[in-house]
Amino acid sequence: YEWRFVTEENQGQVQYEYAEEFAERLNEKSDGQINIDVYEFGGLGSEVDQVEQLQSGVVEFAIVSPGFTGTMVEEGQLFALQFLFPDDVAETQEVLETSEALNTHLAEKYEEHNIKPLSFWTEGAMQWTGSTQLRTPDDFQGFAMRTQESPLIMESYRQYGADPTAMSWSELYTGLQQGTVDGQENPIFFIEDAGFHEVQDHMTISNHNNYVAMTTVNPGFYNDLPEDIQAMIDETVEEMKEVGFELQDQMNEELLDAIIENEDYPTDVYELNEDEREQFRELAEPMRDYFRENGGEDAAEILDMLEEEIEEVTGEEA
Ligand code: 6CS
Repeated sequence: YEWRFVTEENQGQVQYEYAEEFAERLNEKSDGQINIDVYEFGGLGSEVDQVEQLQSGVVEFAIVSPGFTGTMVEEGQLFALQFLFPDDVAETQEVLETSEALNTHLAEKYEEHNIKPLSFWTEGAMQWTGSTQLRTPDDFQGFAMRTQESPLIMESYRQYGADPTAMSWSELYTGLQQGTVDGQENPIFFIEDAGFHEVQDHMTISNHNNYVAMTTVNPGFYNDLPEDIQAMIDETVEEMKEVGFELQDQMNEELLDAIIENEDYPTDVYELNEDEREQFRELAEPMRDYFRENGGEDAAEILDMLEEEIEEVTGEEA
């Protein structure tokens, strides 16, 4: 077997390292029968182009961020809801692994569009960077925020008073440098590795959301595989849950230090206190009903179910 696996990230970044490890494990399990070529971001187009390649079967596997499929699988926009998933990244990972709302119900929504999610996993808590400081909703007034292209992500930033622009990350460094946009959100490892801190003066530890990625496969391709090969893939996906978690955990921690200690590009790093987070939480909360009404026909059902599942993991109201 010769397959292709496309990621939205580059060598050294979480998605790419995940895919390489995934490929290696399958190669070993199959005694060399399965050979997977892993592609860095950009070679096959934008994030949105890559989703189309998966759907058409040009690539067999892809890591997809739901933020790039929001106009197609509207229910997948629930990952844009800030302050919904547990603040604790390990608890978020537990929800992602065990949730029926996601792994059964939402997965079906993706399958209707020829995308089969095998796993939902986190790349870590998201933080804000800005050319100006971001501590209160006031700081977002008129702020040109770069986001992925889901309408719900953009609407969430409009609630804060910002002026969001959707953009591929391939254009983001230049966009920030030239001031086309004032800021962006991402996990720490990605901010450092993509060098956004070089062209931003401020980083806010906001933990306003967790970055979620999906390991996906073309369903027609997968369904036609012999059962023993499918079983090998499934087993590898299971193993990768822990590997992916460790990858992001280590990189997010190490690269926070790298940003703080970088003397060539000093960054003002500020952690929001609970009162400050509360102000954002209050503005983010109504987005849940907005999602229930505008997030596709199953949005309300999926979110209700997910909120209960989150409560079971955290023991607190979601
Ligand atoms: O900001 C983005 O769009 C990119 N961020 C991450 C963490 N992965 C890929 C994605 O395209």
